[in-house]
Amino acid sequence: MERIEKLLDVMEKENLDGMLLVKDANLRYLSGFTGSESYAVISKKGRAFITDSRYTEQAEQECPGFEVIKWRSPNPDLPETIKSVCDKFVIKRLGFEKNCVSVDLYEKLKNGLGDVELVGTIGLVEKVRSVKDSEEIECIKKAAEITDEAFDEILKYIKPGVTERDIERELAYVIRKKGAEDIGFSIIVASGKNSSKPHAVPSNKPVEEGDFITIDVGSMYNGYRSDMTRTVVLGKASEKQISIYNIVKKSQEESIKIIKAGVECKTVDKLARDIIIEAGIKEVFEYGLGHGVGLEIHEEPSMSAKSTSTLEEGNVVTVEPGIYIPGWGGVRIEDTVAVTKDGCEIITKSPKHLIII
Ligand SMILES: [Mn+2]
Repeated sequence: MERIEKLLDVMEKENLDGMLLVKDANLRYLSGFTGSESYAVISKKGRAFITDSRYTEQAEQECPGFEVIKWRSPNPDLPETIKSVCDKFVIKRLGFEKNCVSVDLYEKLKNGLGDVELVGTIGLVEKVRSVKDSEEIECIKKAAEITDEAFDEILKYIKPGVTERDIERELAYVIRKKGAEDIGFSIIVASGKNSSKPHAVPSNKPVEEGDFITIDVGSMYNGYRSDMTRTVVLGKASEKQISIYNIVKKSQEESIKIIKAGVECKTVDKLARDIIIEAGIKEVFEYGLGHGVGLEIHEEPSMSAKSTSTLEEGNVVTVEPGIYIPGWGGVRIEDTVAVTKDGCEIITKSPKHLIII
C-alpha cells in the first residue's frame, strides 16, 4: 500500500479528503486493475473500486484492499454510486483528474454529489508515478530487452522493396511473439524523405537503397513500456548522412552523460540542442528532448526547455534528439534511461553506431 500512502500524503497537502480516479494508468498503478472504464475513490477511511458487470470479477481478483462496487443499471448510476462512497468515507472535498474527466461526467457529478465539493487537480498520481521502484524498472528493462531483440531481428528483414508498413507489421509481430504484452505505442517506420517528419505514420512506400530508415519502437511488459529510436541506412550512406548522424549521436550521448538526480530537465534539453546548433545545423528538433516512460508512453517528468522539473532518482526518461531536414530526411536516436543518484543507467541497449544494412 506504499503507493496509496504516497498519494494520501499528496492529498493531505492539497486539503483533499478524497480522490476520484478515472485514468486507466493511475488506476492500474494504485489498484493493480488491468481493465478500463472504471473508477476508484481513495480516502484515508477506505478505498472503493467502482466498475460494472464486465469487470467486477476481475476487479475483485486484481484489486486487493479495495471494496469493489458495481454500478450501471440495474445498479445505481455513477454519480449516485460515487455519492454513496463519499458519504461512507465522510468525504467533503473530492479531488478529480480535471484533464481526464469529460465535461459530461463533470456536470453529472456537480449535479449528483450534493454538498461534496469537487476540486479539479492535475498530475497528483502522475507525480508519484514519476519515481519508479526497482520492480517497475525491472518491467521497463524487460520491455526494452524484448525490443532490442526484435530490433535486431527486423534488421535482417529490411531489404529494398519492403514497405514501411511491412516493417512495422513484422516488428509488432516479433515483439508480441517474444512475450511482450503488446507493442508499447504505434510504431514509427519512416524512410527516405519521410524520415524528416518526426512522427511520420508508416506508409506503403518501399524502402530504397540510400534511404535513412527511422524506427521508433517499444514494447509493453506487465503494463510498463520502453521507448527506443534508431536510424539506419539501407545500402550505402552518403557523407552528409554520416555527418548528420554523428551530430545527433554526439548530442544524444553527451546529454545522457550529464543526467543524474538533481539536474534540471531543461539543462539536459539545452545541452542536446546546443551541440546540434554548434555543429552549424539549423534544423534542430523542436519538441522536448525527452519524456518520462512507465505505465504510459509519455509521462512525467518532461525533459523540455520549458520544464520546471528536476531529475530524481527513480525517474525513467527518454533522450531523443534529432535533426529533421524537410525534403531530405532526418535522424533521431533515442534511449530510455533510469536516473540514479550519480548518473543514469541506459535501459535500451541496441547499438548506436550508424548501422548500414
Ligand atoms: Mn519517445
